[in-house]
Amino acid sequence: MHSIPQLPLRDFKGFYVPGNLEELLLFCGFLGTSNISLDKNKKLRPLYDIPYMFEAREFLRKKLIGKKVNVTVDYIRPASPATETVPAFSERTCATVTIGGINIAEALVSKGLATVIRYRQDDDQRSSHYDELLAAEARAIKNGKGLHSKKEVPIHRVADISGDTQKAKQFLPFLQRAGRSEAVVEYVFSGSRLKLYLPKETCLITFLLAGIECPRGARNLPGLVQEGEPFSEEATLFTKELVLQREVEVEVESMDKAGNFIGWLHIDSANLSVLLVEHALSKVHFTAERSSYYKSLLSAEEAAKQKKEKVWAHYEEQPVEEVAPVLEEKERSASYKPVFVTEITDDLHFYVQDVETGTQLEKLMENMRNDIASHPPVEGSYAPRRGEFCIAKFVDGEWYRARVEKVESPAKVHVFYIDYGNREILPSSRLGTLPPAFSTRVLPAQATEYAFAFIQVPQDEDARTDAVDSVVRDIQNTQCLLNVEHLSAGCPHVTLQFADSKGDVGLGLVKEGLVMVEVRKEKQFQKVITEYLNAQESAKSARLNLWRYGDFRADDADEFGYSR
Ligand SMILES: *[C@@H]1O[C@H](CO)[C@@H](O)[C@H](O)[C@H]1NC(C)=O
Ligand SMILES: CC(=O)N[C@H]1CO[C@H](CO)[C@@H](O)[C@@H]1O
Repeated sequence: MHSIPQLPLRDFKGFYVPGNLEELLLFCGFLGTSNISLDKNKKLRPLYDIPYMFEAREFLRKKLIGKKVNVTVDYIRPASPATETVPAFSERTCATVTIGGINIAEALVSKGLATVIRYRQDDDQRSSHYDELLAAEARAIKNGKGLHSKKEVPIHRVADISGDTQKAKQFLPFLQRAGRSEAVVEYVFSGSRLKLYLPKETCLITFLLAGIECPRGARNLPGLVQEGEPFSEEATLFTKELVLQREVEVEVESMDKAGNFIGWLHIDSANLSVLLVEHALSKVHFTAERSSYYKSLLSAEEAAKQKKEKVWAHYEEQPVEEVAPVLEEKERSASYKPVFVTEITDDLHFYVQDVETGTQLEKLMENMRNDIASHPPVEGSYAPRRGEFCIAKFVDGEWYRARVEKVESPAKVHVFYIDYGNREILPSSRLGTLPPAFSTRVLPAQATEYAFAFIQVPQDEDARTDAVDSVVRDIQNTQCLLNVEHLSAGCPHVTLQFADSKGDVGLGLVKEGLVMVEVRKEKQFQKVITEYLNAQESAKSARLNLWRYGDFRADDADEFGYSR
């Protein structure tokens, strides 16, 4: 059930209380006595569900956190193996803890927040103040304190919002409006990821620090073993030492897909994001740009870089020459020709027809349809073969030139409409032989495939769909202007302009935060790349689409470690 970590016993007479009071409770031997068995299947939150545990914790937390105490080790309880009713215990150091002359165990017992372990007469494995503890307990019973009270047990109805995206969504506007909210840090998962209890709202949330990139910790989940990034442990320790079990204030700004809140955490008058950057345990994340803490973050980062410690150990200042572009500008050739966009694919390529040959295609189609009308294909007479040109009857009931791409069965023939760029799966009954008078020797296939230059198509499927939808809305079945920029693998990469406004379509996607810029090194592209990068910066600071989450490297909802 519980394991006892090695405690930092630096000096018996005056050391700092370990940050985690659960550890302290174990240390003092309080938790080991609870005879509550934990049902693994039920989501029991001992702190809130075990009667008076929360009160006991709060008493200790408020009295002791961050304070110096005196510790006298009374005895070491050896490890014991698990039995049917009692879980295994590792070795436990049992001690009397005092502060300002007050025995904390005695104070807890006298408030009815703990009971005394009974020993056999001859057992010397007991508190050095055993008799005082018994007396305190007798008083607590007499006065009906805490556990001994006849009153109803205080109940803590705590809404656990962590990892519940639906609830988190409902709660977000409320927290955003609240400005600074009080919180107690219940658990530290990593340097930038915490579990918080909000006493006013009586809820538990998972909270990610905004504005920073904190080294990721190691992960060991089924199907995912990932080594931690350097300094992730240090960052976790730093955050633990500073905020675990402390009262803090948080400003929630947003939330991520998994229902974790993102924002700023203040302890005393310091801002934890800034502190982590100051101590070279995190880097500034670009999404900090719009926040009022950006300046503090940047100056903290600058100072940390100069010291070249931890995450900046390998930091090299950029030579100034490299920053100032000394590029003679070779002209990029721009000769835009009018095209008609007929099809956008799921991977953000698109097909266009050349407007100049548009009338030729129209004429060919008209003649071909007249020809087919006078000699309609006999249904079932056509046997499709892969790679062959044919005619296909589209959903609009008209015939188009097509090419067979794959024959799964007579009912499932994959065709590509060669003049439009769309694909369809049809039964062979809707296909026919292409009359030679309308072959590609008479007029070549009119749809040509292109890709957008200077942008990266998002890997994430949802993000890619957003970008494709936007392009379909903007340019499908419209006339645009096209300029070939470079011939990369696959198909030519181009820029497209809207015919009326002459606005650049790809640049528009970058501005909307729907795609990222692909930086190219060729001199002739530097001017246009700069323009694209500027658009990307503005999308980032406005947190549009791809950039809407604070730190999108943040982990998903794996709450490993919390319930131990
Ligand atoms: C610890 O004990 C010493 C000596 O008895 C005392 O002077 C000091 O105040 C104690 N410290 C605390 C934090 O109780
Ligand atoms: C507004 C605010 O609380 N800013 C603080 C953020 O943290 C840094 C580093 O501790 C402080 O210097 C700022 O005052």
